[in-house]
Amino acid sequence: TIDRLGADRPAFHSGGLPPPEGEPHGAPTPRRTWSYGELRTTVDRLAHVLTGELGVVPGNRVLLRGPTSPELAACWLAVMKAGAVAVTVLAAHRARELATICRLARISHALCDARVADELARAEVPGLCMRQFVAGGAPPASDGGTPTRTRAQGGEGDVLRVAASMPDRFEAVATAADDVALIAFTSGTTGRPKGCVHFHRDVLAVADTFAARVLRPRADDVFAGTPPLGFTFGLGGLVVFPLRVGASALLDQWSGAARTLAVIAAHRVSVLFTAPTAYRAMLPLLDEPGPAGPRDLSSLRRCVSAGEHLPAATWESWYARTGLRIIDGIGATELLHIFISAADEAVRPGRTGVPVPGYQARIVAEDERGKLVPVPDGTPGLLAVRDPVGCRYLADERQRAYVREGWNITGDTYVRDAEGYFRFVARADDMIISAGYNISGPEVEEALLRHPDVCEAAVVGCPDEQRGQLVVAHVVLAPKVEPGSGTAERLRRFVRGELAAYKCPRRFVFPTALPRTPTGKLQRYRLRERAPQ
Ligand code: 3SK
Repeated sequence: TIDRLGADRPAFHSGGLPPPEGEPHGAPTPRRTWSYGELRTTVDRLAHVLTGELGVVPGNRVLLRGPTSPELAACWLAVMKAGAVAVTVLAAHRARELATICRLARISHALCDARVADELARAEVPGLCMRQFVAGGAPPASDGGTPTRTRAQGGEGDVLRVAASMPDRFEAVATAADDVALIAFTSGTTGRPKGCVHFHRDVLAVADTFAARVLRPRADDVFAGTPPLGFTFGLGGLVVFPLRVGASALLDQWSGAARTLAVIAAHRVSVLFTAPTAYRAMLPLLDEPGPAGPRDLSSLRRCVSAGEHLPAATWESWYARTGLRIIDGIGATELLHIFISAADEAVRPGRTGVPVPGYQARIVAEDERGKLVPVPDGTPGLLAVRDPVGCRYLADERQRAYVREGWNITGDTYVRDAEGYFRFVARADDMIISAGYNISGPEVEEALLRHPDVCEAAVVGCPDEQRGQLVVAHVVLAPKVEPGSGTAERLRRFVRGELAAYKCPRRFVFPTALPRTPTGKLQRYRLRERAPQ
């Protein structure tokens, strides 16, 4: 990009975020832009620190953790250049989850945003070489800037400051297309995290298929969105896709529909990545003026939705209000990014789309011998996908269920229509999909069961207009514990200490017993039918 378009082009922006709702008179956060030249220098210097002082060798697994920021993206690129394996996790993950991921992925090193370093230190990962970075300063110049002091333990100073004294060019370690580039974690249905291994060629493949053929970004685009970089939806959409075409991206973290609208206007965002929930939440605000006058979406030309099914009504309302056709897509951590989608005139609201050029997809069912056979158009069945990216779980027996007869079985029930379009029917498993996050009911149950007031727990999703599904916990309390809002609040606080906040139940129901089959199996479907009050 630098050779073709020049080093001065903007690569990453951060800051310039309007104040949170409720603080209309607050000042926007300071705005910064990193040019491609500054990004390259920072990445190369970090790669020197990794391979020098930190002793990273090709193949080492490096945990990367922090809220979305240019510094986090620079760390990811440095790990790639050093020939190591990036293991991106959510800033929201708690110590217990981090400890499991570090053990499974055999993490040797970690680069962690100082704001969330305490939690990683609490995970007490044996032998971990951890360094912090301080996000939010100017792009690190040759003197490295002045890092903010933090309370975080387990790291030494600011790795970006150390990097400032390094040579500003690093020759990328010669990796092969089939060398592992990253391991992305997903919780799966059982709550046991699974690492999905992806090669260097996979990272390029998603940019050259979904992005190049469906999204079709331009070098003058400004990307922004809500998915974190620890989710491959965000990593692709906010780092890989813009950099592949020399565009720029806003790498910052915010929440709330009003702020998303303000961010679009303030940064002249042209490509937006977010979930259906977020599009729905923005819709009513489009009629109201924002704190700084009418909502300005004039810069926006591409809106991508994934993470959960996009209902036709949401698509239609967004189109009616903005004139923009949302690009819906289905992706998976196992397949790195989106593999069925459609854009522009090819969109059919309520249907996800057609296989992204380069991918094959079909609907299958098991025959009487357990073999997968294609079903006729119009018949629901299991979605099966293949090429160019496939699922490779890290040493996990669940690989056998996901990849069958050369096809990736995503766990979604779909129908293909006569026009060749794929329509979502349901998740074939017990995942709860809430606000674009995949949440495993059993994982939340396990956390609840660690509380002394809980006898039994079943966590299911119930339909919700805003979030797609709401996480609802059905909890049988220990004797003498009174149900009520105080108990619900206590349990909610407890789960927040154990798991990422997005997995925390929004509602609690306190039955005296859970429905079970005669053999003792929990009947989840009966709980799903019982909408909580
Ligand atoms: O899990 C998903 O829903 C997803 C969607 C788009 C891109 C990547 C992923 C993991």
